[in-house]
Amino acid sequence: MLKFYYNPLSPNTRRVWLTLLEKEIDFEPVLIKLDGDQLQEEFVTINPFHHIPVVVDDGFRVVESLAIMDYLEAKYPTPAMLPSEPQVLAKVRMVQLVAGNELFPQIISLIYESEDSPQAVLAKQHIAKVLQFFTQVLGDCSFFGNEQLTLADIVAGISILSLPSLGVNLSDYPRLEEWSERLIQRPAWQKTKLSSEEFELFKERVRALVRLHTNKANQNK
Ligand SMILES: N[C@@H](CCC(=O)N[C@@H](CS)C(=O)NCC(=O)O)C(=O)O
Repeated sequence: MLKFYYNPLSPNTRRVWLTLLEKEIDFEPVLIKLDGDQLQEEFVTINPFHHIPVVVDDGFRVVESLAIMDYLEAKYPTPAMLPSEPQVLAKVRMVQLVAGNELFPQIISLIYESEDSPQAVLAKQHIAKVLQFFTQVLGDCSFFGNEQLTLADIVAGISILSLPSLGVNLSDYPRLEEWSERLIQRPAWQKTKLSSEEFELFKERVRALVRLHTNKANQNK
């Protein structure tokens, strides 16, 4: 059976977890505690970069959440979560990448920086730009793949659903707000959503990691 190395607090892990659940793929979960399990020899042999998620399917190992999602889509094509029509596929890929490259780093800033700092203000401005862009791309459709739930809805949804808890109200973006309500009603999303205690724990982990990386960067100066 497919082995899924995960931690419920990790957003990259939840991308894969949601894909597995939406596609109703049987899997064996392997919990990796991010306070050291990921550095153990057994895990580093599977992923030398010591990151989750990882899947091992019949002995075939895949790392990197987006690559894993593509693998699952190709191997378990029903229900289809990547459109084949060129423009819809481009929309889906674009949303996945904008969510990862433009939105997620600003979410990390919001978690790390103090609320009224200039960095937090800049992060909120950038997030507003992304939300306007996503509103335009979504148009009148139910999902980013028009009427079909796609891998883009998963990647963008994980970040966008966390925004209200970080002080970014979605009510200025009614189409996105309706879309996020459609997502959260789905059983897979109910199952993987973080409680407020878990979200606080996630924020603590992010702060600790940013501090660690900042200290390392300062030591290397
Ligand atoms: N680009 C990777 C990033 C994976 C990643 O950063 N995972 C984090 C959890 S969200 C992790 O495993 N961190 C532990 C570590 O780096 O030691 C992906 O999309 O899968």
